[in-house]
Formats: sequence, structure tokens, C-alpha cells
Amino acid sequence: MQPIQLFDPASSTYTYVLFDERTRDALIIDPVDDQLERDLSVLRQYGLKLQWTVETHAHADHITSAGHLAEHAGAKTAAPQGCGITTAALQLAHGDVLRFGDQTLTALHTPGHTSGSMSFTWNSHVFTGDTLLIGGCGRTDFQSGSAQALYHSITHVLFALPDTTTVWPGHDYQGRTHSSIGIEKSSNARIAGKSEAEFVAIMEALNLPRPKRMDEAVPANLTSGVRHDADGVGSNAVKAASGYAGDVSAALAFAWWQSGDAVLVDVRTDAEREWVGFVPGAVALAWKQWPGMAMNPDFDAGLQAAVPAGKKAVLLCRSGVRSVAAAKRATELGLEAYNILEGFEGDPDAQAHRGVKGGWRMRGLPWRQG
Ligand SMILES: N[C@@H](CCC(=O)N[C@@H](CS)C(=O)NCC(=O)O)C(=O)O
Ligand SMILES: [Fe+2]
Repeated sequence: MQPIQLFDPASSTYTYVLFDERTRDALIIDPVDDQLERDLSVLRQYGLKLQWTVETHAHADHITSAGHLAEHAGAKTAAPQGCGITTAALQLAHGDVLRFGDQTLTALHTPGHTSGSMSFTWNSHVFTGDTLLIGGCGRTDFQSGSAQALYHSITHVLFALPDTTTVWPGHDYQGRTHSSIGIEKSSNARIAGKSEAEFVAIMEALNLPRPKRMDEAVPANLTSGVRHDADGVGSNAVKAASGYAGDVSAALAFAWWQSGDAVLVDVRTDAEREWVGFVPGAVALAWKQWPGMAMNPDFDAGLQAAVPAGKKAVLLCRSGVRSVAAAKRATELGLEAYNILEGFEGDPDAQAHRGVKGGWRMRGLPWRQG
């Protein structure tokens, strides 16, 4: 059986509907908000019960309709656990299996386009999101992308599938619909026959323009495409502060970090992180200051080394007090520095995240408690 392949021309995104022919239970991969009506009518036309919406990653070029499909069609939302999509009901780990009727979809962690990105296998099909495209691959220059990780994901995870596996990509910009693992192994222009170093050089030389809708799409996708803040601004506004660039919500800081505009600096001590939980990928630089201590040379040097010119520094502590002092110091050092309100323990967007406190735990998945 083949998946139903649907196309959004504005973003060249492919959406896939898979279903169990006997029970009519269905699942949708990477649905697009502008296509909500079309997708609901496809479900009606085939007589399907939508059990799951599944994201391959937090998209930068379009907004998902997952939240709306949950509301309109009663689906449960699933997303890769490393993508910070806090509203997804199921946070998927590598090897997790989603059931719809007698059918199963299996999650494969394939980082590179973004650090949380996943691909999914279904019988002899693989849905590769933006990890592997036909003749190409997703870019690796934002959202915690990594060309090295992508090389490994494609050559070790996807190319380990049988050559006959059908490849269904997340996008195609030239109207091609599908491919196979065997074809991509032998002819993919970016990776076939290339060493890791050659692949990294190709990716570094791409110099692609930013997706046009990136600033709007990434924050929206982190809440399944549904805005929860009543005034429509709330969590995405910088609040004025004195002595540093401003106070920001966890949601805005996370979006900046994911889009590569900011470096996330965790100023808690190692002991605290062990005890309370980590934010994987954050720069760990303890802010230590006690009476009589005028200078903190380790912090200063570490900060200057960690934040490249032109990037913002967003500072995170446990409760949002030390991060204010650290943001002021970072400003004195010439950086554009922001304090994250309420720190790791709180989450000013708790309401947006359906009452979950400690949003950084959710966003920083996988985290661990010491
Ligand atoms: N021009 C598109 C951006 C397209 C884009 O950057 N697509 C991403 C996927 S989200 C990509 O990885 N493209 C790979 C490529 O173009 O080679 C837009 O403005 O939305
Ligand atoms: Fe993408």
C-alpha cells in the first residue's frame, strides 16, 4: 500500500496520510496550516479516523496544522522529543512505535537538519523529513543543525535501510515525488561517494537565504501551530529592562536559540544542573558572585569565547535572579544580552504549555535529573 502524498505549493512541502485499510485509522505526517481544509476533506473522502499527527521536526518555512487537526479531527499530536514542541502530547524517542489500526510507524532519530529531526519507517517506506531530500538533503545552517550529524544520520541510519525502501521526502523544489534508498545511495549529488569532510564542505558552501517565514514559523511550530497567548503578542515581546537588552520569555529565548540568532548561556552551577536538570546544548558558565567579589574573570572569558559577534546572548538561571546580574555583566562586556524570565524552574508561558511548569525541562529534552 502507498501513502497518500499531498503537496503545499507555497512551501513545496509534502504531507503524507497513511491509513489502515481495514480499520480506517490514519496518521498524518507534516501537515501544513494553509492546507487544513484540504486535509480534512481528504480524511472525509477516504472515511478515515485520524489518530495521530506527526512532525519530522520544528519547521522553519511553514506552520504546522497539528494543533488544529487535534481540535478538528480529534488526533493526538506526536513530535520528536528533541524539537522543543512542548504542546505535543507524545514526545517521540528513537525506536518509538506509533500504532494506527494494525499498522505501525517507527521513529528514527536522524539529527542534522535540526538536532531533534526524525525520520519514520512504515513497511517498505521511509519518510525522511528534511534529513534526506531527492538528490539532496536539508540545510544545516540554523536551528542547531550540524552537517556532521546529518552525514552520520544519512549514511548510518537511512542508508542502513534496504535499498528497495521508498524514500518520501519532506520537500521537493523541482516536482519530484519519491525516490529509493538505493537510488540516493548511488546518485545523491551531495552525499553519494562523498567523505564526511567533503560533505561538510559542500554544506558550508551552500549560503542559502533564510526561509522567508522563519521568524513566524519556528515559534508557532513549537506550540503545534496554535497560539495560546490571548493578546497575540505576549510571549513573543521583549520587555524593556535597565542595564541590559531586555527580559524575554522562555518561548522567545528558545526560538532565538533554535534559529541560530542567540547563544543560550546557562549560568547555574554544575551541582545545580546535576540536581535539577540540564538543557542539552546550552553553554554552561556558572555565575558566581558573593559579597566582596568584584570580578568574575572565568565568566567574562567564557562568555566572550562562547558568543560570536552578531549573536545575542540569552541567560538562564534557576529562578531568573542571577541571570539578571549576568545579563548586566554581559552588557558591560559589549554583548546584546537578555535575561530569561523565571529561569529554568518557572515558565512564564506555563499557560501556553497547558499548565506545565519548568518549560526548559520540556524544551531541553532529553534532560535528566541527577
Ligand atoms: N525559499 C524557502 C526556503 C527553503 C529552505 O531553506 N528549505 C529548507 C527546508 S526547511 C532546506 O533545507 N532546503 C534545502 C535546500 O534548499 O537545498 C523559503 O523561503 O521558505
Ligand atoms: Fe525544515
